[in-house]
Amino acid sequence: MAIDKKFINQFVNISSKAALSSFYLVGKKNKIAADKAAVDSMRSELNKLNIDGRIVIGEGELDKAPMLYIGENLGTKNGPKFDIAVDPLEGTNFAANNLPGALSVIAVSEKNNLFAAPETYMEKISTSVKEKNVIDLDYSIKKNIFNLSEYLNKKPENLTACILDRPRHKKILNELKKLKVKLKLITDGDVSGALLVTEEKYNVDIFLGIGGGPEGVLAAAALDTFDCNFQGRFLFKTDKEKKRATEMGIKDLSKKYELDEIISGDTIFCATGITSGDLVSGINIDGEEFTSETLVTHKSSALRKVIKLKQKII
Ligand code: VTB
Repeated sequence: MAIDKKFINQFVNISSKAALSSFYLVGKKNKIAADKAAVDSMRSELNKLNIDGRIVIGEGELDKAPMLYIGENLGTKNGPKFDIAVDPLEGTNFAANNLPGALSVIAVSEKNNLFAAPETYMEKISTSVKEKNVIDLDYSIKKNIFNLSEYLNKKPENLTACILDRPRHKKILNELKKLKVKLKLITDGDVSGALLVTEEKYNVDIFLGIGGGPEGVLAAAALDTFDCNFQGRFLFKTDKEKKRATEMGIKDLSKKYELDEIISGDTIFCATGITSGDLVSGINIDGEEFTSETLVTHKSSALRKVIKLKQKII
């Protein structure tokens, strides 16, 4: 069954309103407040929808943010059963410091089609290459780069890799430098980092490295509609994290997940800009109106576009 097209605008509206709520706190050096504003807006707007929704990915414990609780039921219950993944403010530092790239993100699937990811780190790899055995999380950096170079018919020095700028990536970064691959280092926001492989205009050929697990699932929802590839493997540091994952139903803690194991069936994905970034422009307020830009995908109707919306502030 497909998700009815009528929901597209409703979810665009939800991420747009959450983005607006957070926008008022941009540059206020308060990550928690900016996040809370987006969370509160999303929760109250989702509750108005005629859906029987369930949060499968909420705000992560990873950054100790206020949550839309995992398992929380939302909506009037008078409608289809949806699984919902949210990151009401992706890039809390961006919003707090008035930097580019803060987004408000929501992904929706039919019930039981969206992976309930634990709030741990995830090793990720994503490219536009759909074929199996070209790019793989289990291959060395060198093998992946050589394969990608051959597949795209681009020399390694003409390939660009996007990766979070973190000390934990020192080894990968050294490998990439040795191979003369161009780097696009991001300080935060790896949902949008992963999505830079979706279109040539972003000039990113591969996204890799370790970031948040929930962010990986959110990116996968959009990558699926763009017909790109994604693989992820959760990383657990503490026994507490492992226990939590087991309770959430993960049997093999070191499993490598393919895209279709993370997301299946129909989906709607919306990412609205709070501050302007690579994917979309940020919120713009003009008197009593605001303009938002949302990257939206709907799998069954092959919709992938940026929707610009001007509406009254209420
Ligand atoms: C990423 C990124 C987020 O956390 O998931 C990252 O997408 C991973 O965690 O925007 P570390 O900061 O601990 O490396 C964020 O940067 C913040 O939630």
